[in-house]
Amino acid sequence: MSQGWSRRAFVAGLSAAGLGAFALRSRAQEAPPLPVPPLLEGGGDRPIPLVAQPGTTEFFPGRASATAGFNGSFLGPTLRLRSGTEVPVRVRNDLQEPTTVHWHGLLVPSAVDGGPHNEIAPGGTWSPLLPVRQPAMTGWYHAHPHMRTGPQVYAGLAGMLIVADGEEEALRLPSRYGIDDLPLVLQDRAFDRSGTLVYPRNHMTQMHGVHGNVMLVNGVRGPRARVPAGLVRLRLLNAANARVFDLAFEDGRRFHWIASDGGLLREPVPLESLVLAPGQRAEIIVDFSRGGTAMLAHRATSGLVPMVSFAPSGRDDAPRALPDRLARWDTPSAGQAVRRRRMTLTMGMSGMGGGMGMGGMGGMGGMGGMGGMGMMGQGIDGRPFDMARIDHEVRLGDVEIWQVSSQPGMMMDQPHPFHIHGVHFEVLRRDGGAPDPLDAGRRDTVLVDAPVDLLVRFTQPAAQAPFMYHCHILEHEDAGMMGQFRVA
Ligand SMILES: [Cu+2]
Repeated sequence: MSQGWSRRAFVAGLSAAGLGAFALRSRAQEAPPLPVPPLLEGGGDRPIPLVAQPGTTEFFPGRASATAGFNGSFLGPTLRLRSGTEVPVRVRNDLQEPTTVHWHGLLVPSAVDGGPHNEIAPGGTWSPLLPVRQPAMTGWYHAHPHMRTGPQVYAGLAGMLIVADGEEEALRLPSRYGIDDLPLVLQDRAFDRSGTLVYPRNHMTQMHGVHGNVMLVNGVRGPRARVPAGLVRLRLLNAANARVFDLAFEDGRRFHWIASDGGLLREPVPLESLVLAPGQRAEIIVDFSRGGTAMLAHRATSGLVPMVSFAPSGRDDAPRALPDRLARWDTPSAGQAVRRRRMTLTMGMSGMGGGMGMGGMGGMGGMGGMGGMGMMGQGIDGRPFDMARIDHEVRLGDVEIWQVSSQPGMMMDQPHPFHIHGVHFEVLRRDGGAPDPLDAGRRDTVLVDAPVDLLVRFTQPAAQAPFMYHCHILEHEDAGMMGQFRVA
């Protein structure tokens, strides 16, 4: 049992008694209903239409904030793609600045991956054809433009993306979208005293990323979801710029974790809390059959912060039991790895040169306001991201071990969520020992709060445009904690 274990997870069996100590006022009566993003299904010849557009959103009554969204003013529809199909998408950029749309978790070639090289100019359109060939999973899509990912995602340019397949459907898990299969886009946002959304840029946010004092679920504060009194699937997405969510129910109830970033686990894992780093997803099954309102909360150091409540009603006509086994897949053996690569996530504090550039403190001002941000020397292996530099060349089809750590020293206490485009990987080792239980499954994002060894299989080509690997604290990414690799 590593140190990371006790810090990161309370698995079933460990006491959740501490949760009861935080008496939470039920906000059920005043809570707005949980908005469920519209579902856009891929299929056929008609492209899925997405428009990245500016808008205004009232997070607090009467207080309009400048935001952005896909096909709306904040966030976007849920896309559902079927494995085994080719899905045309048409993205139009109605913003005043360039953007891209990255399909986070989708295993597609770099030419359609939506990284910084797939830029869409203001007024322009991008029409990728997405070959969907992977197991069912919960992913997401979000803006990923060069040095502007933080402010654009913060403004609202993100949505959920679901891959469906027959194997998952055969398990008869709760899957009625918006009824017993709920998308939950988790974010925190900062507001000024008037209730207007702000994107704070200062020394602290450059160091630690932008954290907010208000929790949003599907774009609203403290919503309440009506759910059937039975088993309900929650698709949890950490779409925050920097916050690591530590999620648990207020009453300490146990739930079952069934899927990580890359799809279903091999079997359901009983948990009482779950840590979700920026970029990561988890699917859980919660039993609401005993009725009564339940509250999902973030466990902050100061106590429980309510996120979303659930009001069960009616009689359950959904499946009652969870299958014992979920998914099978072949893990390559570590012996198949043909190469080891070491990567160190570096901050500017210890002898990087370049020192501590104090950038502008500009607010969001619509979607602008980042100009003149000084580099803090954030990078990988001591170098900041360079769009014109390929950091690694990988052979298509190879299996490799990537050893990722962060620079020891003053900033070691800052965990970095490390994301690799175009692959799923498994965590082989953490902190020199066995992986954390929460590392289980096929992943595309892993929290590096200790050195990790990742077993990576490269199945997608990136011959022209490279794939990215980067910290998913978006302000770290924008400041240069990102690299590129080609796969050919
Ligand atoms: Cu980072």
